[in-house]
Amino acid sequence: HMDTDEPMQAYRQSYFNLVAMNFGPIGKMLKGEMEWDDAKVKMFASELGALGSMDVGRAFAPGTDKGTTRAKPGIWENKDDFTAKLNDMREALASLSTAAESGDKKAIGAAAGAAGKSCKSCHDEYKSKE
Ligand code: ASC
Repeated sequence: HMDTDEPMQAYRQSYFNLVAMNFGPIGKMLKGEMEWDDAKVKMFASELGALGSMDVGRAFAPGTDKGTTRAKPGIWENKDDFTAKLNDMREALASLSTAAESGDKKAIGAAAGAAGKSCKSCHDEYKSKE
């Protein structure tokens, strides 16, 4: 939707969709809900590492709290805390990417757990349920 009048909202939703689409299958493989595939884990984790390198905080620019968004006002009221939580996620994605390169399933599980926690702690506080 490049013709949207809500470019930052669409931008960050696209970003988090990419995070979820790459993280979801790793979680399912770790839980045994999907067949383990080393090559796929490496590919998804490598993409998560790339996503973690992006400064997604810029997509929460002032004035983008309106419109098609589940982002709560607290994001703009507690910008430092929100940015710290975003950066926790970015670091967790970098660690997951490193763990996947090692091929060590235990390390991948631990890193994925930490990454999932970083998603959840931000959602609990800053993402509306509907
Ligand atoms: C996911 C996803 C999230 C996180 C979160 C982890 O796969 O879409 O938002 O993991 O559920 O607790």
